[in-house]
Amino acid sequence: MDVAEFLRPEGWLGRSGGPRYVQLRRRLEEGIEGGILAPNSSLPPEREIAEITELSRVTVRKAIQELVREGAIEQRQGSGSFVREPVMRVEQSLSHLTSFTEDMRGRGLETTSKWLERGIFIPSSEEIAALGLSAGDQVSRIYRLREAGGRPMALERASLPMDILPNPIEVTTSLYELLDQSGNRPVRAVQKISAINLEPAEADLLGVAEGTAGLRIQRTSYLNTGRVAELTRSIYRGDAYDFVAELRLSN
Ligand code: 16G
Repeated sequence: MDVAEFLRPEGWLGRSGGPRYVQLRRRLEEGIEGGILAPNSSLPPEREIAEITELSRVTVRKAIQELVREGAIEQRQGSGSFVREPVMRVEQSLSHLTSFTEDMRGRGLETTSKWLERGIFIPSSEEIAALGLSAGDQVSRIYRLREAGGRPMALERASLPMDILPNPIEVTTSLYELLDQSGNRPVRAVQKISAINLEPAEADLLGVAEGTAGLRIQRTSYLNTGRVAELTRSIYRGDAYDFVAELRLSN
């Protein structure tokens, strides 16, 4: 069935189905789910949809705008509306201290990193305070764009005391695996998650539009001695992550 045939109003558009733009939005969603409107294919122009469905252009525009807001459709300047590639969402448990590599491996996804910074630096006041550094100490920093299954997922900036990570260049795939080898793998962490709108540079690296919703996560991780091992500031794609916490009634 082609798109024009699929949008013909007989059979789905009716008086009792609620507002007409909602009925059209649902029909378009069905088309996307059923593959008649395939990822990256273009939607017929507004005028054409209006003709086929016998709806007004205002109604058609309203339905499309809702799909744009939901993230199912993308409007490209000058070339019309396109069906967006569905984004795989990843659930991360908030009760287990896992690494990015482990999280993704658990889902059968290979991870890769694009290195944005890796080396030894003079610490910022935030790093001095969070890591308990003394005057004159240096800090190991790694800043990576983390990808899973070839897709950008998060920007991660980790800072560690130099005796915990003496040579940041040695981190090639998993930071936690390397720390494990030297007996410095964190055993506990505190995480703070907040909502943000991505800045142009961050959005660009994560492959989404500027201003898209994201999650800023700050993780402070501790060794079993109670000492802080890592301060990580991450930016995760909001459309790719669900953080899941299990809650129990306290007794
Ligand atoms: C996770 C941690 C991050 C840690 C990284 C190690 C969050 C928000 N952050 O992404 O703090 O540095 O794992 O991953 O979960 P790796 O061992 O794969 O390098």
